[in-house]
Amino acid sequence: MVKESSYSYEAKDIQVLEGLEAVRRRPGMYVGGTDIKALHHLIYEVVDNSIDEALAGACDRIEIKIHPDSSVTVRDNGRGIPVDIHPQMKKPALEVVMTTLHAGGKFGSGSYKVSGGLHGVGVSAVNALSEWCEVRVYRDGKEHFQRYERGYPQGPVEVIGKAPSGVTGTTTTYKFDPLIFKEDLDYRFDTLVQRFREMAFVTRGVTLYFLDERSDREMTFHFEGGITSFVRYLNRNREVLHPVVHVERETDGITIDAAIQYTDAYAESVYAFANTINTIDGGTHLTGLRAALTRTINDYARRIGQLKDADPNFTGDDTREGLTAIISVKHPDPQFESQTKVKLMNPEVQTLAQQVVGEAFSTFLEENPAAGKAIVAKCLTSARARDAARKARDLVIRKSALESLTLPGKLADCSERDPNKTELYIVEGDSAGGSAKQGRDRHFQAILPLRGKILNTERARLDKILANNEVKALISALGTSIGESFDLSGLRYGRVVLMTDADVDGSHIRTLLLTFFFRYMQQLIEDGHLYIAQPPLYRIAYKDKIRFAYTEADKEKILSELGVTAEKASLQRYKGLGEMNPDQLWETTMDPTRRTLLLVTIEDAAEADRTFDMLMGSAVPPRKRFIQTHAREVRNLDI
Ligand code: 0RA
Repeated sequence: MVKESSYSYEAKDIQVLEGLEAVRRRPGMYVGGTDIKALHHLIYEVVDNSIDEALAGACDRIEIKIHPDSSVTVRDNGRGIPVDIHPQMKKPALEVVMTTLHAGGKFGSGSYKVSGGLHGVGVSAVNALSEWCEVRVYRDGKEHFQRYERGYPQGPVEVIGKAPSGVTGTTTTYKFDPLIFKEDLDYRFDTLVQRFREMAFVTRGVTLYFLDERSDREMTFHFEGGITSFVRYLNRNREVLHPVVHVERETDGITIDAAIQYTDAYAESVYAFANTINTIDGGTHLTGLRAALTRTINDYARRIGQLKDADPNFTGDDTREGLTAIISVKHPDPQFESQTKVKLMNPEVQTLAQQVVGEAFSTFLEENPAAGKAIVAKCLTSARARDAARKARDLVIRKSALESLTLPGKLADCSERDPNKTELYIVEGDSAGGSAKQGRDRHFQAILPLRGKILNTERARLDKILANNEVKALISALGTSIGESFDLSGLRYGRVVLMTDADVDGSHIRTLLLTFFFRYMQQLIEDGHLYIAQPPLYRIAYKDKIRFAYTEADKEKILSELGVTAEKASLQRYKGLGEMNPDQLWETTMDPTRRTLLLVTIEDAAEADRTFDMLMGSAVPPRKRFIQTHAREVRNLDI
């Protein structure tokens, strides 16, 4: 029973709290670690619960606020977490939810589907990892309140006032525990915005309001059109071949929601969601969608005589080019491959997705012959281009196999042969390449200069880029081959470091290289071999001291440490790597004891891949706008 004045723990409570201690001891098991990703996971976990309430049709507004002290408030206008006494636990359901691992909403009335199945851990894990957490529930005309510190209730669930007339909902405020999340971590506005936008798209009709009080930025997301709006948004800079095809159908409690639109672009932009989670590794829903499109287009192309009996079928790759699509599944019992790798495994979803999408798309083709013809023509072009590219690529691969003993002439190799010890710096431009060659430790550091201009072919298919001599040099220097014949055991350098200028061209080239690695050498990224060098922005000289600043904040800090103003110190802003002499480049960017390297994650590369379309795509105005708006903050453009 809840006591009025004192608050004591009984045996069952102790057990519960031991569960939360386990979360604190091993955060990796519950939120995937203690890094920024895990920190963002906390917000998602709380917002997911409100999204569930929206999916249940009981809530249409969710507000998320990051306060100046980095505490976070998530408020929804749902029914409010129940506060009645849980029959087994003998305490309010609210307290059970907040303090019991995996206690979803499967209590009280109703068959509430809970996001415990989505991100998997429940809000109690967030509570455990918070320095403090306060929940307010507006229900039955009352405001209920409970506070926790590091998961421990600081008092009973109490009624502290009246709920304003007609108001129901749940408000959670928590401050992540700096004892767990160390190293000056803080939420990233852009990352969160991206996620909230996705959540709003796949939860049609809900309004997500996001305010970041640290920087006074706010965003509101509300998409009446759901994922159809999402596809229109993704294609906003592309030439589309037809209106968005949309289908939504529920079968046995599983809802398949899909939106499809072909464009004249080369790339595929397909996103798959399961219970609003972006399943970046795809899964059965995505496989079902792709299979449906390939089969439907093949059938249709044969029926209208565009594919003759002797012609082979379009492959999945052929029907994927220029495809923008979203598939969003709502499933009462989603099975994921693992906690972190987001991949949907339910086999029945593949059959269902293929059936639902197949029927809808085939009807669309029948009823819209002009669109149908345009799509088939697009696939024919892709098939031919792919054939030509395959031949070119085979040649590259065969040649690079032949040339594996003759490394590219521009490569300044190192003497060490053990790939666990070696590093390859891919450097933009000949002058920076020269400095890097002189500045490096030639025992274990190899340098490959790439000329940016050549790589910088706009509108280039990545296939074409493969035939480029600079890229061929890169492929043979790495020794792994590419695409399907990629073989990590051939890798000649354990660390591959991209070192480009901190300007627009530099970030452009970095995006291109990341896209290249993402599409053709994904395993290299997955296994943690790809890095981005962090050259300094400023050289600060004052009296006999020389210091380097890597960010604007760094600069201010150093100036104040030196006790000098920017005017008095001699301040040099590096526009390019070429401006640094070899010693400086070594000291600031290449010396393993002093440098910072950013490890590229697969999400970074996927993001670059998306940016790549925008940078390289055929629509010119948006590209200009993108570069202009980012030109002043190029250091953030990279990934
Ligand atoms: C269980 C049952 C009911 C609502 C909720 C949980 C609920 C949970 C959260 C978490 C964040 N916001 C939430 N809003 C609601 C339904 C209870 C009823 O039938 O009234």
